[in-house]
Amino acid sequence: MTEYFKNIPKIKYEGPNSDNPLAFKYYDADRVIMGKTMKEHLPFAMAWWHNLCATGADMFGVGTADKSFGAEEGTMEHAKAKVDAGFEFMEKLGIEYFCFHDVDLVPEADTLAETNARLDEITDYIKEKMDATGKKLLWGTANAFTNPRYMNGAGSSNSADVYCFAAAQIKKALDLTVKLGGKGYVFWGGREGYETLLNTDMKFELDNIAKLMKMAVEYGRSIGFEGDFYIEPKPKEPTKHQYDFDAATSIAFLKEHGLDKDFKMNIEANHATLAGHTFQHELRVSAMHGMLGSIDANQGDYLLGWDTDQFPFDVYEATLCMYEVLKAGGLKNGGFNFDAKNRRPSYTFEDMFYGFILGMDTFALGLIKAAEIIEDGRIDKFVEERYSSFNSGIGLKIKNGEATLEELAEYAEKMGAPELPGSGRQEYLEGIINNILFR
Ligand code: XLS
Ligand code: CA
Ligand code: CA
Repeated sequence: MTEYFKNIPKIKYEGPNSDNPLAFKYYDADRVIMGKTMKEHLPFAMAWWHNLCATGADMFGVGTADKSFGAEEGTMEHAKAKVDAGFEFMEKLGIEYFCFHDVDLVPEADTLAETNARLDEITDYIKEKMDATGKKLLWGTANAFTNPRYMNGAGSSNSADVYCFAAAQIKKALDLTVKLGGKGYVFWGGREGYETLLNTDMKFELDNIAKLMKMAVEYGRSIGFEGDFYIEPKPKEPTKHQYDFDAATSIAFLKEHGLDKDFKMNIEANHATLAGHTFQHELRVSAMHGMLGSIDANQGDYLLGWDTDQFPFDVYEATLCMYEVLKAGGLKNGGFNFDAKNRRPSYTFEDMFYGFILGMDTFALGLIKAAEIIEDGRIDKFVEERYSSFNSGIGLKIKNGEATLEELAEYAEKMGAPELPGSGRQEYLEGIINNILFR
């Protein structure tokens, strides 16, 4: 078997004082934190598209990274070489999961039948590798945004024929997800949005997307898919407005269409910030609805308004993410998918490993620090006390939904002016975070 990443050893934990660039400084798979190992807390996944397919091409230049893996691009040999390289990569990093779009796996053919035959062949090959190595599928999805047929969307397309084509792709991607034992199935609404309302029947498009999702749920359950369906919210890019703008919008949509029992959120950090939210906000919104499903672990650039999909480096963000995840009791079927790509000038194989080492260490640090914040208790105690006026008397009646507006008005009249509600103590709380992060 060809070894693709020849100069890269198996990446081991060496601790924070190591200066070996090919070692983990914080990710120590077997270290136990709050009763579970790091590996259990952090089911990391490799995104097939970025890691094995993307070469760094952008609007202004061609790719800089060679992802041919010794085979001619656009052939089944290349598809298989990517599988071999991907499994070697996961093995060397100790990553257990991967995620894919249908067309990341094989080149799309002229007919659906031929594309599907190629997908059958490659997933037979992937399955063999999975059985031999114990690697698992976190989630699968269909790419219904790259091909020109999807210029007006897939579920939101004005063309019924395009809608059917998307349905066929989704059906096949669900078959493959089940075949490979995937724990999730993602709908990222690639081009489900609009460029101008002048040509758009928004209500019609949204209803059609819901219908497609309902059909997907019915079909998925009928073939034995027991995992979670996910919506991955994103506010813009590629369309000017994407219907799954953020978690709150997506959850309202799911509830409106009776899809909320089968779907959860797949929250991507970069998409959160594009929506004008923090990553933590999107996680909190999802968690408070019991819909925090999975995470696309990356980060954007705060100075840029687009989706840069960088490897996560921001330990503050990762800490607050892990705080939300721990508070929510962990991710049930989900994981931490590095939907991240190296910067264009970081074009070597070593850079691929540095990216994942950075991301895994960032989240490991985030986990360690989030657990310390929870065990420290000062933040949680402050929040609890902040709402303590609702623990007794009139506050408790409000909390229990037993108060009337007249009763509250009468109470207020007797009370006179209320006292100020108490300091928010933001700076004190931020100081605690710094203290825990850097002590
Ligand atoms: C694009 C999305 C996409 C989804 C899967 O911005 O992040 O890659 O994760 O379709
Ligand atoms: Ca993503
Ligand atoms: Ca993204």
